[in-house]
Amino acid sequence: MFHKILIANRGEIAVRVIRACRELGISTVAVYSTADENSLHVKFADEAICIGPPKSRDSYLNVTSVLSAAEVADAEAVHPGYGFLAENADFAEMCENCGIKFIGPSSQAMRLMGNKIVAKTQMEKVKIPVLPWSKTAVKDEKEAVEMAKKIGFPVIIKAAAGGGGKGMKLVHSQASLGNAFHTAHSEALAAFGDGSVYIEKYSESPRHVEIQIIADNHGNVVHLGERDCSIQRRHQKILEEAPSPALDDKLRNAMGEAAIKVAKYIGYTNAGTVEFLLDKNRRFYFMEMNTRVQVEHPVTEMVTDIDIVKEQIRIAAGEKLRFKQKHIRLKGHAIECRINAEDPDTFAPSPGKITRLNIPGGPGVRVDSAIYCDYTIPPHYDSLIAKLIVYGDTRLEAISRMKRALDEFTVEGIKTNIPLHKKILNEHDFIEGRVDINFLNRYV
Ligand code: MV4
Repeated sequence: MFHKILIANRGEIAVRVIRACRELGISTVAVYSTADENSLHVKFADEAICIGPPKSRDSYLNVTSVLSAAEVADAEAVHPGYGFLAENADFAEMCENCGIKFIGPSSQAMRLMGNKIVAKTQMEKVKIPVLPWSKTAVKDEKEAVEMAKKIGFPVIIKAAAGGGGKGMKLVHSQASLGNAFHTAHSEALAAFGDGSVYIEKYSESPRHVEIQIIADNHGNVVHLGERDCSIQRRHQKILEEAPSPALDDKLRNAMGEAAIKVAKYIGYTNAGTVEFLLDKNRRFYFMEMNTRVQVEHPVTEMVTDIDIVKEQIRIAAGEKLRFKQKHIRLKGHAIECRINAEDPDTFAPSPGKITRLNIPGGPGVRVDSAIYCDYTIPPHYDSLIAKLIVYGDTRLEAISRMKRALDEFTVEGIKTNIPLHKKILNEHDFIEGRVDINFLNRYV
């Protein structure tokens, strides 16, 4: 096992990783920008190294600074958390070359899944269902028109280097295809330095259901069931739950088996998530694979009793999985509300000083956060300030427990989206489990 791990992240996920290390008896090195001197991850880690000014580019995204910190502190491994360098295959490769274990998949597996055209091509080879698509990048407007006609409108244009909704364009008819193609191409080029785009059949109002997988370096791959992440706004997830109200054991097994097949085929190791769209006819289609620990991993931890972050560390250290598929049993129901420092009506970020704080507790309540009273939320990073996770024996118990916990949660000095969560939890369709990716467009 490792003796010392550097956490290349900040906020709640840095704290989450430090907690796992502590419990495993591993010492921790935090890195921080000058805006994060008073952060909880700096206070909780055994050592902390300043890696630059507030801007992410100059600190948390600065590969050289992060690797130098790991060298100086003599860390044997780096945990990237999510965001920042977590899905940067070049960074993972540099870690490998420096003899520092990257706690995640190989740079090769990351690269495969990073290009969505390559990823979909691989999936088709092993007969994982995908929506009809162009099979390759479309290089000009003429090709785009031919493809869209063949596939049938509506179609969606996606960036090969994109993911998570970045650089997507929905197209309803041929009239708007030309413009959409050129915009998608230029946006992709500007954002990713790669303008390649492809075309796919658009699925109307599906659910977003993702399967958590975990794989060791000895050929063992296990899935930990699904998360339903349909409640999102502009590709930012807001509320997630496990299990999905839409799945039964038969569909869960089919999707889980598909996810395992994906992981085995590409030689994937460590924790990963295979994203699917699930349509009205309960057919599922591969979307993309996320090669990191996800924000919403706690809901899976609650219903499986597996500590995903500890498992990531054990796997990176070369250990075998301590469980087989038959040992995984989903029990009860978990919901996560992402608490953001933002205006609940306009969604504008609301950084600033927290002047009063009460964190909920009691049975079945977990809060993953890095805030404390009198802490000032810096304006430079994302607005997630806490994840409120509840567990219940049933979905209805989890819902009423979440409402109770949200009532206990007081944050003063800044605005939060707590009122939005209360609204969602009172919607009839949500209570009945009738959600899809357009849920929030309809109700808020
Ligand atoms: C789609 C789609 C409908 N049809 N692809 C958004 C994020 C990226 N992972 C894929 N996304 C979508 N791809 C086809 N062919 C709808 C979405 C989508 C979406 C997916 C999951 C969760 C929320 C979403 C919100 C808008 C669009």
